[in-house]
Amino acid sequence: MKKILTIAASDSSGGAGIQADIKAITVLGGYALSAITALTAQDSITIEDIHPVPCDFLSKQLDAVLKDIGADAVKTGMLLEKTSVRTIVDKIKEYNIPIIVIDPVISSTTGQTLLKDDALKALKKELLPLATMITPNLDEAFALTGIKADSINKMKDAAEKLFKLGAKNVLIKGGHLKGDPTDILYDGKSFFEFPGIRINTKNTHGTGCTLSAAIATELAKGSTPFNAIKNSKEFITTAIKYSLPFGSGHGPTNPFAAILQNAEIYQCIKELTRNIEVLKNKKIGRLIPEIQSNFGYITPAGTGPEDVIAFPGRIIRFRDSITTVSPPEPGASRHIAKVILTAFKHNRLIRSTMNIAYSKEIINACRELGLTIGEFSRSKEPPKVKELEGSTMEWGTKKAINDNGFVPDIIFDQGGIGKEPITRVLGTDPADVAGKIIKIAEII
Ligand code: PXL
Repeated sequence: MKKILTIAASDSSGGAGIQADIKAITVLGGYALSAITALTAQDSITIEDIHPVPCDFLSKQLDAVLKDIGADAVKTGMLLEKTSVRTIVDKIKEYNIPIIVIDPVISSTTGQTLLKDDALKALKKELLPLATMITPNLDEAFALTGIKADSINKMKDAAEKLFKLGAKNVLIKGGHLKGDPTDILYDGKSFFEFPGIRINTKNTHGTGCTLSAAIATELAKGSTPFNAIKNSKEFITTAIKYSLPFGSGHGPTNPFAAILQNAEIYQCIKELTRNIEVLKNKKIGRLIPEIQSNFGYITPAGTGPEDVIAFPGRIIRFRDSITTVSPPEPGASRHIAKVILTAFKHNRLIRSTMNIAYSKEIINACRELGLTIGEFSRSKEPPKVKELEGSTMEWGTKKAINDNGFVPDIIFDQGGIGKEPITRVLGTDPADVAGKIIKIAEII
């Protein structure tokens, strides 16, 4: 296991600083060591006070950790004092640490100084030339280079300048750009762009700390700078997507989300696999429509089609039964995902759907079983919705839910020109949906 040493400050609110770093390093499979530069008393709104750790004690922490255990990589965060910067520079040289990631934390989102002016000068002159990678945001890039990097081109200029100052790789983070955020990597030869998506949340406390700790861990594990950034960006994006609304200000990101998400995806795959096997052993071939079927299941915290697990290549009729061409995967069906996402938005307990054929007999069987039934008519679809590619399912599902006032077990439509009529069976999980389908098949 690779050992990653974070040299940063404590954040009592747990979202940034040492606390964020230890979580990110651990979740990504590293062993976290720490040397603390300062204590902060802070909540989700503000930093109440900062208590610096005397530099000779910082020095003792570094010696203790590096002499006995050693580190494969170091990540620096909030350093505050010039004396701290100097001590860190000396220790990095003394112990010959091979990978150094510098997150040049200068001030908090709320404007408090986390790196004094003379410390910034020392960081630029003495620490920066040791960096395997430096990860400034636009404000930090400005403080270090004087370049107001408000466009991709100017970010590239700032990156070149930081490379010339001695950092081997420069990652300028575009989170504060207008529009979609793009990060730029410069390695002295080429520029690489990392386009990102903007997630609409105020709970982003600790984003920079988490990202740089993740990059240090990925580099220690042997990734190239490009791959370390790529993996770490995916990691932080998931952490922001599942960030936590703790406190009344900016809540923390959730570095455990990546692990949780994978566990939840695995659980969904298992449930779908188990229940498709149950259905394969029943003679339900006649319930499969011409367009074939799919069977989907959304993760408990899912928000988009990529969080809906379904069968690539669909479920096909095979003689009087069914077969699949591939095991279930996340994001494998746009169509069934739309139905599930719309139902799930309305009722967090409804997470699974399979579409089957439509006939009067099938709907009568559903009635006989006491299932609740909703319907929509494609001919009533507003022209604006029709024009929008792939929006019919969302509209139709919403219509059937709104007309009922709840999410029904069954939503059918009688088709339209060139559109086959379809019945959708909804339920809490794949076992619930498969159970309903088996009961329908027993009647017709
Ligand atoms: O995100 C920068 C940062 C780093 N370290 C600590 C912090 C903050 C921001 O608040 O508190 C300890």
